[in-house]
Order: sequence, then structure tokens, then C-alpha cells
Amino acid sequence: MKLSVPGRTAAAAVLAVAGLLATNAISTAAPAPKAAAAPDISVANVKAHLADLQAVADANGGNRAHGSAGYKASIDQLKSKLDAAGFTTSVQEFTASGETGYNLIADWPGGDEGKVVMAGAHLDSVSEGPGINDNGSGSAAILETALTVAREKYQPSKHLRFAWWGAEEIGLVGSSHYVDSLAGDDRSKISGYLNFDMISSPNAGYFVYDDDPAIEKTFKDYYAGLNVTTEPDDEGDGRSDHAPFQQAGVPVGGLFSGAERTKSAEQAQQWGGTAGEAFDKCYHSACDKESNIDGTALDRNSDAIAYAVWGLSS
Ligand code: DTR
Ligand code: ZN
Ligand code: ZN
Repeated sequence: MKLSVPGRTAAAAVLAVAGLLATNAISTAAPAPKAAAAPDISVANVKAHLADLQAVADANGGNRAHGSAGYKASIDQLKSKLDAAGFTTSVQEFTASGETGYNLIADWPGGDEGKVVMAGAHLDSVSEGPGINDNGSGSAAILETALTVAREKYQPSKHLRFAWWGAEEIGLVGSSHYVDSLAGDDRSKISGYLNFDMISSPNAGYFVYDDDPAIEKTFKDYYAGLNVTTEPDDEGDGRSDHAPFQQAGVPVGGLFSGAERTKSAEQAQQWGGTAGEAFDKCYHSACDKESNIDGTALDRNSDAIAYAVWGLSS
């Protein structure tokens, strides 16, 4: 469900040009082209991808952990959907804890390959359960965003790349392997990496990574348009797949709906849900299954992802 969010209004464009004219910075240049408006991301489609990941876990011993048949089946399932949509996909192999791991990289043909906007999420679960919120939610949301790019035949000026990481749960191994494997100048071509790890926690919070200011502002603008307050994610540093990119000097940002920490009374007042309970009481547990999501958080965060992908790549 698409909710009103601040686009780049005509008034804002006029003010921007007026400001530049006042400083004589430009005389007759046309106003900056408006960023293409992001389409709605179908939360029903995102939930369908989660159902598919649940089915993979159900058919493979109940989890999708690094080294398991369930993880490789998850990779194969997403690759098939992306290939069918016209993405250029590649599977990057690595070894961790004596097992073969896999990253899935999907490039949308077109755009300036010297300016890459990346969106990523780890696809592996813990061995205790199917990992639907952690992190089927981020994986499914960026998958549906990518499929929407294809459906809309979106042609941004920057190049779009989507990535699903392996072995996050055993130490950010897949994303670290990807960054370490990049040639030096390829790192500098990534203009921003957006990370989505747990975005539909059942007792949801709305946390925005406070790393790169421009990326942070993009997400905060989106939520301001929904009149939903956000808080900086003050526990994320180093705790998910944006960390290797940040250490390599890539601007990073992302969204998070909370894990084992307890929601305060003030947070329950602003976001709803239950004070004194964990944002996700099934974190790293067998009960992190298809029912362990907040549909409103999933919907809002999926649309926020599209807003940022369109806004940062146009
Ligand atoms: N490490 C993630 C969960 C996690 C905990 N804190 C944050 C902050 C930002 C993103 C993710 C997380 C995991 O268990 O996969
Ligand atoms: Zn986890
Ligand atoms: Zn996670």
C-alpha cells in the first residue's frame, strides 16, 4: 500500500533554482530534473517471497543456515526469479567453517557502472530456525524491489546492483568476502551500499542507520512523509553486512526494526506494540517463521527501500 511521501515538489525545485540564481551560480540552467518517483512495492508479493523461503526451510530440515541444503535452495530460488526478470546474476562461492558459502549478485543492465547503488541483505538463517524476519524480510524486500525495477523497466542514471549475502550469522563472512574480492577502484565505484537486516520485527521499531548523512536523510525524509518517527540505530555498527563496506570507505545506510532489545514505554507510545517486550522475541529461534512478522513494518520498510533506490540512483 503506497502512502504519501514527500517527493521533490515543483515549489522546492523553483526555490532551489531561485537560490542558485540569487548567487549567480547559474543564469539560465534548467531546474534540476526531478527524481523519478518510486513505485509502490507490493507487500503481498514480499509476503509471497517469505512464504517461498518458509517452504524451502520446511523442505530442508527447518532452516536455511550457511552450509545447509536450505541455504543453497534459497540462493537457487532467488536466482531463478531474478534471471527470469532480466537481471545479470552471478553466484560467488567462498569457504567458511569448512562449508561452501554463496553470495548472489544481481546487476540491472544499464546506468553508469562508475556509480553503483547497491542494496543488500543476508539470506542465511541461523541453524535454529527458518529465519523469516532475520533475514528473510530484508532479502524478500530487496528482491521485490529488484523485480519492480524490472517490471517498471526503470532506467536510472546510476547502475543498480542487488546482493544477497551468505554466512552473515557466523561473522559477516559473505559480505566481507565480496568487499575483499573487489579490485581497488571497484570499491570507489560504489556510491552507496544500503543494508536491510531484520525489517519486519513483530514488535517493530523504526531505526535508521546513522552512518552516511545523505542516505540517512533519504530514509528519514521518507518516514517524515508518513509522519512516523524514527530513531538512529545505535547498536548496528559492526553487527551486519554494511560493516565491511563502511570499513572500505563506501557510504552506507539502512533500516532495522529491532532484535533482542526491549521496546521502551516511550517507543511503544510512538510506534505502538508492547513495551517491556523484545522487538523480536523469536530472534535466532525456531519461532522466527512466517507468522513472525509485522506486516505494517514490512510494507513501510519495503516502500522506504524503493524510495531510497529510486532517489539515490536517478
Ligand atoms: N546481527 C543481526 C541482527 C542485528 C542486531 N543488531 C543489528 C543492528 C543493525 C542490523 C542488524 C542487527 C543478525 O543477527 O543477523
Ligand atoms: Zn541473526
Ligand atoms: Zn540478520
